This record gives sequence, C-alpha cells and structure tokens, in this order.
Amino acid sequence: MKKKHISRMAAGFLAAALTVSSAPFVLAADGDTDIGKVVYSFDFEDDADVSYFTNRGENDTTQLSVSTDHATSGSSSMLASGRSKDWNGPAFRLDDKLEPYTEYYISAKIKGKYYTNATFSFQYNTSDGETKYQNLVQNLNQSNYPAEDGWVTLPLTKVSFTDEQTGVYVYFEGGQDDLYIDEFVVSQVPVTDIEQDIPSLSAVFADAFKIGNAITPNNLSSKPTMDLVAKHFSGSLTAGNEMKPDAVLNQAACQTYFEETGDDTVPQISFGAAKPFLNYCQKNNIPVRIHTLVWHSQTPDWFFKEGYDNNGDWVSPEKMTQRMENYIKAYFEELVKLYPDIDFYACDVVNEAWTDDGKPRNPGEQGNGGSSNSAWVKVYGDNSFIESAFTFARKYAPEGCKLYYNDFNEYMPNKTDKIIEMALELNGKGVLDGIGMQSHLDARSGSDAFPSVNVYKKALDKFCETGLDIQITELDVTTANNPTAENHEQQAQYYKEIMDTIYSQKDSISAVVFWGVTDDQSWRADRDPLLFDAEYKAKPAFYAIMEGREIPDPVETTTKAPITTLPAVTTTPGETVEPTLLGDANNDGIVDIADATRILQAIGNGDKYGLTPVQEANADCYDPGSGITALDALAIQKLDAKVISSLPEIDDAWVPTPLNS
Ligand code: 9MR
Repeated sequence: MKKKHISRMAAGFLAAALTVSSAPFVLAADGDTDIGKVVYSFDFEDDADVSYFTNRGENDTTQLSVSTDHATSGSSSMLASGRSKDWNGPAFRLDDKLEPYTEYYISAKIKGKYYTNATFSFQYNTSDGETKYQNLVQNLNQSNYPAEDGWVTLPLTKVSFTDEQTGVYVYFEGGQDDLYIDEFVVSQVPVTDIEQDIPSLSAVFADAFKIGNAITPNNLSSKPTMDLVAKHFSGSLTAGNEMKPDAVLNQAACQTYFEETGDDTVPQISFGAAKPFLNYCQKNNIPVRIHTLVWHSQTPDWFFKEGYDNNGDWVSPEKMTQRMENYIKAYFEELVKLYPDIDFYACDVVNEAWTDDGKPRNPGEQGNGGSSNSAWVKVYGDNSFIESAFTFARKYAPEGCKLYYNDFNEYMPNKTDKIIEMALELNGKGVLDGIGMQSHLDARSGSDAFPSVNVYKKALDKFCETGLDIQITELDVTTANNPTAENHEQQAQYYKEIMDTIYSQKDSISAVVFWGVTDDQSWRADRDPLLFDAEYKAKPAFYAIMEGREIPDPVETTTKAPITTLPAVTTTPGETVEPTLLGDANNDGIVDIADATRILQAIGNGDKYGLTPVQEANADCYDPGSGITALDALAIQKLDAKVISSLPEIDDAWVPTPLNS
C-alpha cells in the first residue's frame, strides 16, 4: 500500500489534516475536530471524486458529473442531472469502503436547481435480501438548515451498519430537478469509554426484576452504547422496531405465494431486519421480549386487503383470522428455528388496542403518518380479534414465553379498568399471562407532571392486585425541551419516586425495560428522557434511582490487550528501541482507547510526536518501522472495538479502496 501525505482542507472543519492514503480521498486524523477522524472528503474538483458516487440502480436515470455551474469550495461541485423520479439521485455506498460496527458522521452541502428541498436517506439489504429504507434528514431546505446562496448544509448525520447488512448506501432524493453536491465528508465518530466505575443497574435490581432496554440497529454499531447495554441492561432486550409487523411481513413474498398456490391466507414473513439484533442477543445470551404481533400501528394496510394489494378490498373476518393464525404460527416457528438458543421469555401479543376511554379504536386505514385508526377493528368491527390473537399465540409460542397485553396511558382510569377486565378474562381462558405498562411518562413542570406519581401508583397497584405478571415495558420520562440542570434534577426526583413505586411492587413485577439507552437516540430525543446522556454519562436520574439501594461491588472490566513481541524498530535516527507493549503509546501497561487518543494528540502536535522513544516504539503498531501515522490509532481503535484480536494485523481492507480499483 502506498502511503502519501496530502494536505487538504476537509469541508472547513479540519485545521490540518494529516493524510496517509492516496488521492482522491483523504484518510485523516485530527483528535481536535468536531467531526472525528475524516476518512473521505470530496470537493468534486475532478472526475475522480464523482467516481465514488453512483445513481440508485437500473431504473434511475440520474447522471453524475463535475460541474462548474456552482461550487461552495474550489470551482466545481457534483451535478446530479436527468432525474426522472423523486427517488432518483446520487448515492454513496458505505459497506464497500467503511467498517461495520463503526459510527460515521456524514456532512455535505446541497443545492437545488431552482430551490433546495431534498431528503437524505439510507438503504440496505437484509440478509434475507429485502431492501429497507430510512429517511435520515427530511426537508433539507433553507428554512430548516443553515444555508448560503441556495446551498443548504446537511447537519452532521450519524450512520453505521452491521456486517449483516449489505448494499448499504446513503443518498440524496426529492423532486426531479438537478441537484448539486459539494463538500461531502465522511468522518469516524470518536469512540468513547463508558463509566465503568458506576454500579450496574441490572446488578442493583437483581433481587427485584430484570432490567432491560430496547435497542435499534444503529445502537448495535455503537460500541459505547452496547457497552452500556452489556453493563446495565442485559436482563432483557426488545427490538425497537425490527420485530413489528411492518418489519416482518413481506408483501412481495406474500403475493408470490398467493400467485403460486392460490392461497392468500398464509402470510410470508422474514426476520431479516431483526437478525443483527437477534444475533447479538443469541451471542450474549440475553433474554428477548418480542414486540409485537398484533398492533394497529406499524402494520401495513395491504395485510388486511384482498390479494395483499394496497388497493384491494378489505378481507372478511374469517379470512383475516386465517391470516392471523398462519402469521403468528410462522412468526414463532421461524424464530425458534432460527434462534433455538434464545430465551424468548415474553411477548407483547397485542399492543395498544384500547383507547384512553377504554373503547376499541376507530376502524380504518393507517394511511400516511401516525394515524390512530385500526385496520383490525375495520375488518372485525370490534376488538374480538384480541382473543383470537392470544389463542393463536398460546398455541404456537415456545414454552416459557409469557404472553402480555401491552399499552400506554395505562393509568387513564377507564383504560386501566378495561385492560384489567380483558386481561382477567383471557387469563381465565389460559391464554394471557400478564400486562405490560409501557410507561412513557413526563416529569415536565413538577406538579404538572403527567401522570403524577400517585396516579401512576394507583394504576400499578390495581394491575398488581390482579395477580397477573406485570412488566414495565417501555419506561422513559421526558423533561422540558432544551432542559436546564434544574429540569434534570426534577426529572431525577420523579424517576426516583416512580422507581420506588415500581420497586414496592417487585413481587408482582418481573421486568423493567427502558425505551432507549442514551438521550440523543431516543424517540423523544428533544426532551432527554433516559438515564444516560449523549456522551454516555449517567445522568442525575441514574443516581436518583440508585439512592437507598444496596450497591454490589463494581466489576472490574478493563481487559488487557495481548502482548506481541516485535523486532526492534528505529524511531529516532541512530537509536533502536524495543517496544515494551505494542500499541501502548502512553506506556501505562495496557492497550486501550487512551493510546489511540495519545497518538492522535502526538500527530496533531507534530513535535516529533511528543513521545518518548519507548512510547514511539509502542505507538508504531500498525506497520512497525513505517513511522507513526493515523493508522496506528485506527489499529488500536479496532482492537478496542474487537474488530481485530491482536496487533499488528495489517490488512489493506482497513484503508478504504477506490470503487473502481
Ligand atoms: O421507538 C419506536 C420508534 O422508533 C418508532 O418510530 C415508533 C413508530 O410507531 O415506535 C416506537 O416504539 C413505540 C412502541 O413500539 C410502542 N409504544 C410506543 C413506542 C414509542 O412510540
């Protein structure tokens, strides 16, 4: 591999980018930038930069070229012309250039021909061959984002993928006019260590109930997030979205099966989207809460239509019951077949079927965006589908999998009573084991908190009195927007009172599951609802719920990297020094992320790296004898992230290679 130093400004973020790869991209290291280590930076001054981008496949008419019409830096940008569909556009593939299980920031500038209003999206293929799409940033226009001369700045956007996702792209779409892209930069999000010296939530509450969490595919690629999961939440995991009906039901496969067999009562399913999550749970032996089989939301309308066609007629209740049975049967059979070793200990069979008044939902389609209508009610005319769902779940669920009805606002009095009435009836019939209280709470203005702790307690006590198993399934507590330290203290106090209330019923409660790990990744990120902040630090709420509890001894988790003895390296002219521990750039006896930081600081300072000869010898760990570069820091990061198991492990695949090489 040829190494070469190139000085190049990366989108104005880098003061001095040390680069160690060949043009046209920049592999850079700079511990002081906001955007971490830059791995690609394109200013589209020549065709080579454009060659890293493609359109979105054979039906996409987009043509990409260097254009001098407009530019934010230099004299040109990339022009995406000839777009004949809104989804056409320039795409940048990630999985052939970047590392799985690594978080990257992407930033760019975008301009429309007449005005700018684009969407920045993400797509990938699951291991089952389905393509999934996600809009990362919508309404990229000058009202919403910083802009100059029609150039809108894409905010730093985190992307990541697992090794089970292929064909992973980010792309710009929206409208059919020409789009211009400039200053497209990919940088690696710095890896942070979590606080290891605080007690583990799971351990502290071990005498009472499992402590769990809900995670997303993005979380799986974030080492610190998964370190928090392993330390605090390994009692139970829920897939945030990937085991819901819309993720599991496969329309194309349903239609093909129907065409081939003439039978449209056997829905076809796939756990492709959930596999990275399930593989993690299997590997780490973590019990899984299945969420969820039957729900009005995140369930496609075509599932309820003739021919599985979006525009088909609604099917009859009889046909829907057949579909429901076959779907639930396939769901459990496939899960157990794929993951015989996972403890699927709980399942939300039906989710959110009662309104706050304790009535069935309004019948109707989901339509676009957050409708509260229920297609189940549309087909059945009432909530009678609930009993069928539990009956089928009991018939096909693996032994030991407890079956729950799950809902939010469970403390609204009519809803509390309706859920209890239904749950006792279904439990009497032997098909339901428990009730899930989602518990999306709000600690906002103190006494105006909703619900008050007393109201929550009243409902929880009532649920516990049924003698059924109770789980807290989606706990999070919002505070104010742009919260102050005072808001966080108030949130902590509320969290404590709620946890004390829950703990007082520990004999009836088998699990407390939080809905997210860090505030920034929450579905309610604007109001900081979780126990850990965006820097992975425990918040006042974390300490508050620990107050008064017996704290077990902290577990020492620092691991030592394997020692590799190498031939002598020449680090200072005329002086040959043996490394004492390869990778141990700060010479403290262990190889960890602090060594990567030390190397980046040394490179940034530039004064012969500010390292002692032994530190230099230790730091030169990627390609010993070649000098200290950003690749040495990268190697240590990879070791720390367990991407490699020892040093040195030189592999050209570490360094992004040009697409067409
Ligand atoms: O956390 C989920 C979020 O990513 C989805 O956009 C949302 C869409 O319905 O669903 C969220 O999870 C919900 C859960 O499945 C049921 N209870 C309410 C949760 C928060 O909306």
